[in-house]
Amino acid sequence: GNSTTLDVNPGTWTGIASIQVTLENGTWHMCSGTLINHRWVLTTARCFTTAGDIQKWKVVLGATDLSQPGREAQVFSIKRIVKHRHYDHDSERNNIALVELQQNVECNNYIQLGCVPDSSLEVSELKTCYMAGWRASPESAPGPRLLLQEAKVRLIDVQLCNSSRWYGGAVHPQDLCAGYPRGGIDTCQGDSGGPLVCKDNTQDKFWLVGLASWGRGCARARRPGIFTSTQHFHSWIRSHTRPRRPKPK
Ligand code: 4AZ
Repeated sequence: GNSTTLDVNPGTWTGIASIQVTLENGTWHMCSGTLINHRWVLTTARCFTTAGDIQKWKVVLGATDLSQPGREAQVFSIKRIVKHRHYDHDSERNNIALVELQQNVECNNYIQLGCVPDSSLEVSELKTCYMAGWRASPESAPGPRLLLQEAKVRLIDVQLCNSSRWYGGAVHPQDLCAGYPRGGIDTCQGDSGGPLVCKDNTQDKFWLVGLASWGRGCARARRPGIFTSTQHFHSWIRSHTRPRRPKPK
């Protein structure tokens, strides 16, 4: 990797998904997502701004190196994409979407489920956070990285993040800011939808707290990465992924 992010060892980011589309000129990684149950991947709505029919999209689970996915990697077709009804492309408000897979996913050493916190978790108190994606800072780096990258980041208070010399009010209450005040480590193009995970220092368990959403440039000072807060959308996620009851006779 480069100086600011680390190559990921296989089996450490077990929920991460590469969401890919096939065009005339090949198959491309478009954004990331996280497997949250046996049928559903959580990502950002912005991932699907490039139109194209659903058969052209697929989800790769269990991979770290997209240039050599290996036997751990499994490819799934998509049955349905549920974008948030109030997603706003200009402000990136409600930048969240669910992807229903055609088949059930079986967990193994390389593929496991991420957990979305409900309102009872104090997300702002989680001190140890990491993000991951197939492309990371610096802004000038050419082309997407095919090797999954990870970086340790800190949650930044949204009020500070929204102050006049930072984002000046553009950050939504449903967003999280993560990175460093001086920049240097950040999400960048291609990381959209990817996981921000955090844990309490007293526990080993990581929570899926954010989805890489937007930012001004990459790794700039006072312009940290903005993530959709999954906690805020917990009941939206539940209502759309709950198995439908059979119709009463
Ligand atoms: C992107 O296009 C993207 N540094 C994601 C995050 C950021 C910039 C771009 C924020 O996926």
